[in-house]
Amino acid sequence: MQQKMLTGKDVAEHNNKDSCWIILHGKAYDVTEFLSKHPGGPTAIFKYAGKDATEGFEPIHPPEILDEHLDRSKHLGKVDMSTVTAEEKPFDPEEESRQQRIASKPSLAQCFNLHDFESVAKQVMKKIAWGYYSSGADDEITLRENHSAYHKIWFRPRVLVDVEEVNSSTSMLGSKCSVPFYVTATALGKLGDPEGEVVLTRAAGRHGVIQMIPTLSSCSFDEIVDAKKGDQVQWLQLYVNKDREITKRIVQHAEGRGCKGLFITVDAPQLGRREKDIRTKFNGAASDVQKNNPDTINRSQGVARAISGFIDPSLSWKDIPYFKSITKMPIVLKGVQRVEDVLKAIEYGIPAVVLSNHGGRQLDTAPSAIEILAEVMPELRRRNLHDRIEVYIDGGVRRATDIIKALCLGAKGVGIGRPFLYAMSAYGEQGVVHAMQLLKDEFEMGMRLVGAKSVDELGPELVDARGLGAHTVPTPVDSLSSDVYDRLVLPPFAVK
Ligand code: 173
Repeated sequence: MQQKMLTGKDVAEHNNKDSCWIILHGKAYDVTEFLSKHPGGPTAIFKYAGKDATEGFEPIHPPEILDEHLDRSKHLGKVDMSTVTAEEKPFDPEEESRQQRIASKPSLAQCFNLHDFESVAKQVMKKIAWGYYSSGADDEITLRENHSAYHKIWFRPRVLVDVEEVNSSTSMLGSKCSVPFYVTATALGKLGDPEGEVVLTRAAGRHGVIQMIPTLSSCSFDEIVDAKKGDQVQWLQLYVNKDREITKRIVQHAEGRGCKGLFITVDAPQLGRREKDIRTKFNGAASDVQKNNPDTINRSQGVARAISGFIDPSLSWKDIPYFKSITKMPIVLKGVQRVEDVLKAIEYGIPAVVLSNHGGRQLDTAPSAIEILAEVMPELRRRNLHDRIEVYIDGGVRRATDIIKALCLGAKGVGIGRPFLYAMSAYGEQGVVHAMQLLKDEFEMGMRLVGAKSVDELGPELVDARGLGAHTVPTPVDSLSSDVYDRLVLPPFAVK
């Protein structure tokens, strides 16, 4: 029997803590019991009691989350949306000035490098989105080191090489690609663009760039795969769920849909504390409390932490055979941070690792991937193991010279996350296409100037990386502690 459509009035009657219904994407849900369990605190849902919560919910929740967390009996059925009165939004001066900035933002042609996208994105993104994307762990020392580490490497260019034709193409995990960089996985794409990760898929498709699909995307996995063109290559990034059946389903589905690599995140048994994220989310929640009164809000977590409870902190080397047993995709460990673990990965028959500190979002003062790479590759060569494993790195890459340095030091490819999110948030698909083109142009020029016709001609003899381990140039400023430091004063002269 067909269920009767609910009306806006039916839902509106359930607007209190004893009975709390909300509407999401045209369907009603009973969240009364779930309120106290919501990882982001009850207030975040309760403010929508009896109302349509879609706009607030969508960007920060992966699509399948309701099916996983809310029992079927609480799915109440469709709502006739013509009977739901649109909420009048109170005047928000901050939103007003953001709209003005959007209207007057620089044209895309005025963006000449990846930093430009970041500066525009910072001005035009909603605060909560900027807070989530841009934040790093604790004092953000690693976040900044990731970028500045590249400045410690200097080139030793080769001259008088015929570089009329330069070939930037390469292969990663056996798949051909036009350039040695890929779009790495980043969660919650709809915070930056209402269409979410498919925007990155389309741009990557236009450039022959590989995309790593995140477990915690805002679009569903299938939407992201459906958005690819022809034989465009995609990989899957995996957060291992405490429930291995869910993990198995995700992995086998990805393999069935043609993903060419499984990147298991190994640097996040618990999510790091990212204070910009925590603070922006907290400020939003705090103002609601004044109006709606209810329970205490959860002050300890930002967007990311609130939805990361399913990740299994017990994941260990012992689980590797299990993953091998459920998929034929190459298994890659993403987030390796020391040479010993690269050697161990080889022992376990792992074909590739990503040296990464998760964009400086996990353990603060973990070293940059490029520094680890400079330690790993000589050790692998010394043991004659360098052909046994592909090594990728990510974090802090803003220029093609950074990519060239990584390849010189032995990386097979380089992941880029935030810069493409910023390009997407500021200018949508065109922005990402432009950002990739800028990087490609920079790459070709860099190859010519360093004296290499193809990526296999990039080697350690083209760089001087001796400065890398020193951690002296320039030590990132610990800005929180210097801002709160009350400076000593010198003896004053009398004012006459
Ligand atoms: O870095 C992140 O924000 C991240 O990986 C993540 C993990 C869990 C939930 C949301 C994001």
